[in-house]
Amino acid sequence: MKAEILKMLKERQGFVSGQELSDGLGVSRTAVWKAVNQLKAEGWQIEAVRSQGYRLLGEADVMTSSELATMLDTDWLGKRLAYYDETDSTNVQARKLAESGAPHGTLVAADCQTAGKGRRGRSWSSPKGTGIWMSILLRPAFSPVCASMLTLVAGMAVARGIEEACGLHPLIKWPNDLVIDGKKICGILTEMSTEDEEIRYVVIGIGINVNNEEFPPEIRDKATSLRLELGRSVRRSPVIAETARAFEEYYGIFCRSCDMSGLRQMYDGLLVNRGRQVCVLDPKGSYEGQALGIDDQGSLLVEREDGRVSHVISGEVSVRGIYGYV
Ligand code: BT5
Repeated sequence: MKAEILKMLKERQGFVSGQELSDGLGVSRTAVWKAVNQLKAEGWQIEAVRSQGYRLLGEADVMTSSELATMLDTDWLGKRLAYYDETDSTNVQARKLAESGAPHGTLVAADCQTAGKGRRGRSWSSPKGTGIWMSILLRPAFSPVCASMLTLVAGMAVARGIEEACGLHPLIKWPNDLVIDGKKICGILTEMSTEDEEIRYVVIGIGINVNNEEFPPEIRDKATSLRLELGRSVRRSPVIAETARAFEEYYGIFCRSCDMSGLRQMYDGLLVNRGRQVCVLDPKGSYEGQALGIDDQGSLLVEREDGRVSHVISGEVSVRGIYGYV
């Protein structure tokens, strides 16, 4: 009911009477009053005037499940929503929910993570009230070998989500980082559970720095946030909503062929290293070359000096630009 009240207040510029809310929702005026108080406790500024009703005063960046539910405009993603003020890691929670039967499209989000995870045991800084720390649970029918490409699909969705929500143009540092001005704005961690060579579920964890004003010393030089780039704060839920919408669209295209063929051109247009020299840190020996783009399987194509083109498989090697972080 809170979500519906919020929606009605947002749609109206001025006051909505208590009677109108209670008629519209088919509940008592006392129930409306209680729900409004809960919204206020969550941080919403709602003015209550005896003869006129309720009015929404400001659009604070409060992220709550009702706020998220009103913003999401999707067909299946986020229809089941799990929101935490604080949790260890949304990927861990998404896996737990998956194990207890949560459906395809479940969206898990948190205001703060106490044990945010990066790849290969690294950690992800996720302080309270600053960023988007969320995970998407999928139960795809395709083979496990296709799952790593979902990181690329999610990267494209975040790039579009950020662009639609605030006008910035992040680029993708293959395979799982988004960067603005050579600094990391988003990281993606895709995890999977399989059984008998079939996918049980996939969890795509997405961390986006939104209103961070500073970072821990070890990442200060290579991390940025939407706020630092724009010089103003950005509301998180529209970024989530736009990203979710884009993800549904790109995931639909991906599922038609179970590869990147339908998205490849768009992906290459977002690739920050494209046409630039990169150093491939292969455990069998590092080498340099020019990044050309991706192939249909999502591997990075790197042309070596002798003209040979390597297909770098995500997860196997890291690719560092040889100039600075990107
Ligand atoms: C990643 O790993 O970039 C994947 C990050 C995924 C985070 C999301 S948040 C929601 C979900 N729940 C989780 O627990 N995780 C996911 P990797 O490529 O390994 O990068 C990790 C490295 O990025 C760290 O070792 C730091 O150097 C740096 N780093 C840590 N926190 C950062 C931040 N907030 N912004 C930019 N860089 C950061």
